[in-house]
Amino acid sequence: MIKPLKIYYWPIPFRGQPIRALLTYVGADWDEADTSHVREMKDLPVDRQAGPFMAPPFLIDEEANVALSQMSAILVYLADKYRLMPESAVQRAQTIKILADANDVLDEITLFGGRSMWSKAGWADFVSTRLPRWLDVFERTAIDHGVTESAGTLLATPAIGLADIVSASLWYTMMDRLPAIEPLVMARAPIIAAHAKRFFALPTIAAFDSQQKLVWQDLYCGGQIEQSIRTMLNDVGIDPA
Ligand SMILES: N[C@@H](CCC(=O)N[C@@H](CS)C(=O)NCC(=O)O)C(=O)O
Repeated sequence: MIKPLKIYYWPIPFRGQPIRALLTYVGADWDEADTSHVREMKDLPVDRQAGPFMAPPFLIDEEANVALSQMSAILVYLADKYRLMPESAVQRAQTIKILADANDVLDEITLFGGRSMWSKAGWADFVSTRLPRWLDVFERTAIDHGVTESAGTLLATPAIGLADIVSASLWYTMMDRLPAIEPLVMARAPIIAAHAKRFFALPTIAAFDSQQKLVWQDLYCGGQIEQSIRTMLNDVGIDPA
């Protein structure tokens, strides 16, 4: 049976992960387009695409007549649809800020989708300056909202919201698929690491993640840039201090 929601994304976690985690969390069913269809849709002239877009992820919600690209836009749409967006203007803005931060981290670790490959000096600088500072940004957000290593939601909302799903997907996936990074996350942002692990320990999310790992193993962002990240982790490493 054709499902009303269809995700066009590559067969990797990366920008698809928060979208899949959100849909899993709310118990929604969705189809993933075959890679050949993802490529076909992406390469169509813009006036023939189901909605205008440059690069996946791309979501089609057949029932609502919605076709949307940009990870953040897709997540906000789905969060509204499934009541995972906070009510207050401030918390909505903070949620979008966290989305933008997460998207920046994904861009930075992949050198903007692999436009160039990591040099040893560039990697050493990233893991000793920018990545720890990003962790500080997320950790401060958690602390400011009363999150502890054992409880709490990122914006102090009464229930898990989009901000939680995005932060957890970002940091859990990075720690799990690139385990050499985990000690840095745990040392620099212990509350964020625990928060991410808590979300991914929820039974449906854990089942989704282990099912995905059965198929894709440790795949993170794919392509030559993943190879470059792994080479750097191997050759340069990371200092959790
Ligand atoms: N800002 C976009 C970035 C989209 C993007 O860079 N997608 C990558 C995969 S994560 C891609 O397929 N890039 C191919 C391209 O840009 O042609 C988003 O957040 O969705």
